[in-house]
Parts: sequence; structure tokens; C-alpha cells
Amino acid sequence: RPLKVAVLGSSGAVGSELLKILEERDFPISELVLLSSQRSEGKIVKWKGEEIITKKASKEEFLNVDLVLASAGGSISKQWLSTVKDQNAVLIDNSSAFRLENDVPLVVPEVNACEALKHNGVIANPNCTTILLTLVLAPLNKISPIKRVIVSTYQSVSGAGQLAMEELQFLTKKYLQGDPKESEVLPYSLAFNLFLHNSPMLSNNYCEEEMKMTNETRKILNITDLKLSSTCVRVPVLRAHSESVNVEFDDVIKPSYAINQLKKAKGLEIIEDYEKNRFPMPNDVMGRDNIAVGRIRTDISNSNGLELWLCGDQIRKGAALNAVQIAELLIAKK
Ligand code: 2RA
Repeated sequence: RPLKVAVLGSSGAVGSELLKILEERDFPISELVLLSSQRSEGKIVKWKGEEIITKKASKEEFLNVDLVLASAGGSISKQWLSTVKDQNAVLIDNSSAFRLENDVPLVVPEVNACEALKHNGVIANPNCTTILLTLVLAPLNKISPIKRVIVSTYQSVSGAGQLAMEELQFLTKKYLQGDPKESEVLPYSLAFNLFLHNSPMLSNNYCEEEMKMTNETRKILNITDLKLSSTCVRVPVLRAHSESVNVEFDDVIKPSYAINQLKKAKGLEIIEDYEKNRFPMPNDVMGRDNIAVGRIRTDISNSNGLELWLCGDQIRKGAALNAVQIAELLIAKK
């Protein structure tokens, strides 16, 4: 039966993409409720030819809801979780609030779909960088167990939200006009610049974003002692993240074998032309479901290692699409 679906945080970058994807994939919805902060209350959104008014979240709005897709931040998700559970509904949450809790599945459908069905009312959508990484690591881990991963990210501004995207365009114009301005959304301007990820710094001198990569990848791949170290960087790209990845395996893996394995995996495509020096770029994946991977080569410093490069749309597969795919798993089971 079609579901009553609430989108919590519907006016943000991820929320807007969620609505687009629900429409594109013809997700079975009997009633769609758009819920947002006070700032966006009353905003009219067109969905499947209808005009829907964005409302402020309240207990009444969740009445008889079946599914809640949340991308309004951890504290908002926590605030409404018991209300969602009271309705016997499922919360698919894009924040980091529940991701590492033992009874909360952390799901990338192409990697660990079966986990989704073990939920107790909440399923966590992983962090964007982790989703993209695990899509590539999971098929490789089947060839030979992964021992260690070193990642450097090149993260687009979309990961910091809609305002940051708009501001990057504004700051870039200003810079080109010879009138550079400071950022009001991010710690520094990204116009012709980049900086280390702006999430809070932890006592081990890794930032939260970097530790999310380690902890979430361990949980999704179910390798509790996986060694993973990352350096996360924000770059002046609008909406697709890139990652440079070094993977060490138990065995020697031929790049050609790894490529064949990745070609068979869902959600991936290979872009690799050494003659033309053509490998994945953010523009290849912007607005697209698949993530692109290429430049898969043996690590010259370690015969059991592979180097590779990937790009994926942060708002889409890195967030909204993954959440809708999780919801589709639940429907398929019903
Ligand atoms: C980013 N962690 O900073 C965000 C996206 N989820 O890119």
C-alpha cells in the first residue's frame, strides 16, 4: 500500500534532492508531508504537479505516518524519534546522531542491504564520504580481506549545505571582480581556495569527519578492527566529492582483476583512459546516481596495495538517493 511519508528538513540541499528522487523513482506515496524549520514554514514546493505547503514539525503532522526521511540535523531527529516510533513508523536519518548505536543499522544498500531489516524504528544513512568509499571497498574486500585504507577527500561545498553552495558562487564572482570577501557560512572563503574539513577537532587531532570515515566504514563493512586513516579537505566544487584511496589487502591484487570486480558491482562505473589521461571528475557524476572510479593501479610502495580515485555526487548517492534506496528495501520486504 502507498505510504504516508514525511520529509523532515525538506528545504535544505538534501531535502530538496529527496523530493526530486521520490518523484523520479515513483516512490509509492499516499500523502507527502513537508516539514521544516520555522524559517521555511509556509514555503510552497511543487511535487508531482501539486503544490505542497511546508509546515512546521508538530506531533499532529506525524499522525499515521509510515516513513520519515530526516535531514534536519541530529538534534531535530532526536527530538522527533519517539513521536515517529509511537506511530510504528521508520525514521531514515541523514544525521550522525544514531549511526554508531548498536541497534541502529547503518546502511549502504549495495553493500549491506540485509542490515536494514534489523531496525528498531530508525535506520541511519551514513556520511557521504563513507557511502562513496564503501561502495568501492566492499567489492574489493570480497577478493581479498582489506587490512588498511588511507584516504584523502576532496569534498564539495554541498556537504556544508545549500547556503554554502550559494555563497561559493557569490564569493567566486566577487573574487573575479577584484572584490574578495570573507565567508559568512564557512570558516574561510572557498573561492580559489581550499581548507581542511571544518568539523570539530578531536583530541587525537583528527576532525569529526575523518573519524566518521573510520568508524562508519568499520560498521558497514563489518570489519571492526579495520585500519583506516583519512584527511578530509573542502574544495571549491559545487556538489560532488572525490577521494584518493590507498587500500592494502591480505594478498597481491592485480588491477585488472580489481577493475573486473568493480565493473560487476552495483552503483559504480569505471572511467579510466590512460592514453587520454581521462579519469573520474566531479562533473562526470554531478546529478547522477552512479559513482565513478578509476586510476586503479598497484601501489609502487607496497605490492599488496592498490591506489584508486573516485568521485560521487554528494547530495545524491552521498545522501538523498541512499536514503530513498533504504526505504525501497523496506517496501520490497513488505
Ligand atoms: C560534508 N559531512 O562535510 C558532510 C556531508 N555529509 O561534506
